[in-house]
Amino acid sequence: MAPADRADIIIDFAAVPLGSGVTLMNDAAAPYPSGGGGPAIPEIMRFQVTEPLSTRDPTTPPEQLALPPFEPIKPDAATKRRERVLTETTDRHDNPIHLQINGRFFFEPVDDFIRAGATEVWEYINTTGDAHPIHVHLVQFQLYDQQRFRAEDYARDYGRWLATGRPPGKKLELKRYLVGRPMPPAAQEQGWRDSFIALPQMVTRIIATYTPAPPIPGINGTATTYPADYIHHCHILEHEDNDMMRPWQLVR
Ligand SMILES: [Cu+2]
Repeated sequence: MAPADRADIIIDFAAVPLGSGVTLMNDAAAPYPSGGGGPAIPEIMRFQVTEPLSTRDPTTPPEQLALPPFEPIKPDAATKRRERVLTETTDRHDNPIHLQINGRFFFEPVDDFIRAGATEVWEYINTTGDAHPIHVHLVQFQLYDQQRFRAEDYARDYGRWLATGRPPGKKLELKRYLVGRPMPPAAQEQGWRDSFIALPQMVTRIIATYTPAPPIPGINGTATTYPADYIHHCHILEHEDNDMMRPWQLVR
């Protein structure tokens, strides 16, 4: 799990003797998944088992859960594709200076205009060595697929393209860098999401319908006014603040 991920889990303490403790441990490499960098924070949460069960346990065993049906969103000919290139810039000592989406800083003008009601596939092209938990505001989305690509070649060519002023005729063709076939999302990544983990050296595609937010009495009592501003960003604090976060606009 990454920052902004949530999971509903059921813990069965029935076999734990009264008076003993259980510690929830983190054994993920940091930075995830390759390790070798950040601090290890192994201890997450401590449970003291001190009380006998006072009532009947109403929990449903996972294998007996009746989950709601899941309908994958299907792209069609009208579905627009947008590329989101994740890059990291380092200093001469290889320390990260900033991270970006499409080579832009957060305060640069918005350049993504999404039509209200449109279904789009966003392709996160992760050229960095880190896994980024990406959060998109407004919508719930689904993981569409994941595909390996030649990340080092792409990062080098993309850097050159940026350095020469983004000539439209020389924009990188992602398909020339893709490796192998797209893979369907893993079982735990299926379903409706508002964040997902963009793994390193991987293109991760998400699909969503950009429906305006319904009015909620007491919170946003009026219908959406256009253009409406939202963002998408990495949820690792040091990344979103430096500058892996970009605005996008919902338009009529
Ligand atoms: Cu990140």
